[in-house]
Amino acid sequence: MQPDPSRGRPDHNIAMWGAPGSGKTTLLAALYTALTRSDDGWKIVGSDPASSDYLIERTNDLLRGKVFPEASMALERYHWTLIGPPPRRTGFWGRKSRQAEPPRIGIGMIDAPGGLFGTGQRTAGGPSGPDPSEDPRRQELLDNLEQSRGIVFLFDPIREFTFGDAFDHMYPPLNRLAERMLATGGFTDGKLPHHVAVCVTKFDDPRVLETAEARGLLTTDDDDPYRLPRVAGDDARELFHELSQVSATGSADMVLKTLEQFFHPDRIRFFATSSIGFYVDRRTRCFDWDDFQNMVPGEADEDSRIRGQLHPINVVEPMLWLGQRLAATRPAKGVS
Ligand SMILES: Nc1nc2c(ncn2[C@@H]2O[C@H](COP(=O)(O)OP(=O)(O)O)[C@@H](O)[C@H]2O)c(=O)[nH]1
Ligand SMILES: [Mg+2]
Repeated sequence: MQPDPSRGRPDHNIAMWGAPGSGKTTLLAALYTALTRSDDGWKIVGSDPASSDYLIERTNDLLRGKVFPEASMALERYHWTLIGPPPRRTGFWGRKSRQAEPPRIGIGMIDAPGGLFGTGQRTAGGPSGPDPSEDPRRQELLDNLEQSRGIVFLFDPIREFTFGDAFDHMYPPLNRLAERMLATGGFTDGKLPHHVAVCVTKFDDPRVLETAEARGLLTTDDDDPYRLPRVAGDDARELFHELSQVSATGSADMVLKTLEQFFHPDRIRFFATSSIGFYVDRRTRCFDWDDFQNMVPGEADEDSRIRGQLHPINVVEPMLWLGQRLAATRPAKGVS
């Protein structure tokens, strides 16, 4: 991606990472709605026609069609710019400062089919079949992780109850990434240089919400007219920890430990995220503990539908946090 000459600072690559079905594509699809609903003046604009089309189509599917995105088979690349509100900075005598431009965060994002994060072991074809770790898409995904300095890492607690394979989708690419960065000198102080926004997804699911409630982790935002429950700041790490205790295979606690082993703990932040949010009755306009499910499950994941309006929770925040942290650090070697 080209640096933005008008701002004199480079754009940032943010990579999405998560098991299949963990909610990566839905999170991207909810970004526009999340920004528009959040009222803090940020907007998202496509940086090329394909990226704009994608935003428009996915937003429309979620808002009008009430359907989740189809599982992606291809490696999709998007370039967007997040444009912030004009700064209120004023010059001497209260005159508007001429340099006051809205902040911009360029995002280059790859949305990959989840299977690519897996172990890459040979299955079809036996030992003589093609080696999946040589899959060019897998290589491109690793290139992307290597060049990104921001990662949105999705942990899906529902999938973890059922399959318990989050660790299997994390450890192989992390190891390959570490191997590459060790070879290129990117492993300078014993940790990888990335900032990582860890999103515990599907926070709207009753099992997740009730876990947060039972641990006393819920709060509400005074500015939120619907009074939707949220998990604030550092409590999201505890929610992750709590949910990882009920993993089907017991390996989820390894995810947390591995993250903190490979990345600087002060560059990791946790978010309790829901792309669709909770159902809110249009008349009462208030969260109701007796009727909050916004997801209407189908036979298969992809047949599920969205019941009411979208109220994304912690969809924008991980992106803005990454963007702001990355803007404050010098561009890393090798980032194009
Ligand atoms: N309850 C709930 N389910 C979600 C949410 N986002 C996604 N899902 C479900 O998870 C499935 C997979 O999501 P998707 O975004 O395609 O995952 P990806 O494979 O990581 O891109 C969807 O079809 C939905 O059934 C969410 O915010 N809440
Ligand atoms: Mg997807």
